[in-house]
Amino acid sequence: MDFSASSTTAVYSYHIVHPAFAFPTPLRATGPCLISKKSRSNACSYVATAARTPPTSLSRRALLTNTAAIAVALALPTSTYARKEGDDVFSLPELPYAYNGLEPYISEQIMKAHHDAHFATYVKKLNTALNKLGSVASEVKDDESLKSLLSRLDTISDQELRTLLRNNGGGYLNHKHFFAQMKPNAKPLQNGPLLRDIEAQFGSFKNFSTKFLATSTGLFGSGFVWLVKDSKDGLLRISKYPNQDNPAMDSSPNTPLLACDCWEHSWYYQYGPKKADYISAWWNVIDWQYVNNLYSA
Ligand code: MN3
Repeated sequence: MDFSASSTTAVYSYHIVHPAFAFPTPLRATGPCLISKKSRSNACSYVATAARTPPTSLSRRALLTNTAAIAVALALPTSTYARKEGDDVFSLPELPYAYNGLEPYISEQIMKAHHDAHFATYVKKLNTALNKLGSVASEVKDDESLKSLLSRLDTISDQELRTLLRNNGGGYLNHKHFFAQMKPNAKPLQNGPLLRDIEAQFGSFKNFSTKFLATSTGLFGSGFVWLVKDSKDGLLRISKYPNQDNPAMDSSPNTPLLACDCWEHSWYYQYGPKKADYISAWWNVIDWQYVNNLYSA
């Protein structure tokens, strides 16, 4: 899938290692979106080679079969290999509106790359990580049990696996929320308990949005800025989360309400280095009714 043609590419490719010891890694970003500051168009293009197509099912199956056979031969606990490809728990949620539905604020080009390549990659890698976890992951059946696992990542001794789960479990939850909380023709927040408490805590909605913008533009590197409801005192908090960390990983998990994706893949195609312009534009596509309902739940 080639979304555009310009000087900047982020290439995704499959890496299959020796089947005797490896599980298939379905999709690997060889690097983040590589931004060329010399790009005349301020555009960033992606080449996602076979981004939605797993390695041939035959080769994946063969790898799994080989791995299972080796496990038996070595008399390893079969629970370690309890999950198979067909057991994948998570799938890529459909975008609940058209790719161009958020224009002019977020372009169709960004939405296609962000949803179909980036989000899809997190989902694939999350399933891969859970398959590797075996029996420990058997309890992960839905978003809530995933959040529970992410709240106690320190109990997973395998550091590489822990990092995979952190990045891709968080990436899955962050992006599921991110795309669901937006909609075409969104209206400002005009009433309800969220507006009431924003005004009580921040003085005005304008003050709140100014603080959210400042926090987002002040986030160094890649990550998310979340509005959460603090689990300890019930207050609203605007907090930075590095990389793909998610409120489920908070020491006392906070309730996620609103997520701003501050990775460059969210805006660079359209806004170049003008991150503040992206965040100001994004403000126009927030489904505040959705956010308010989360807050009221
Ligand atoms: Mn993203």
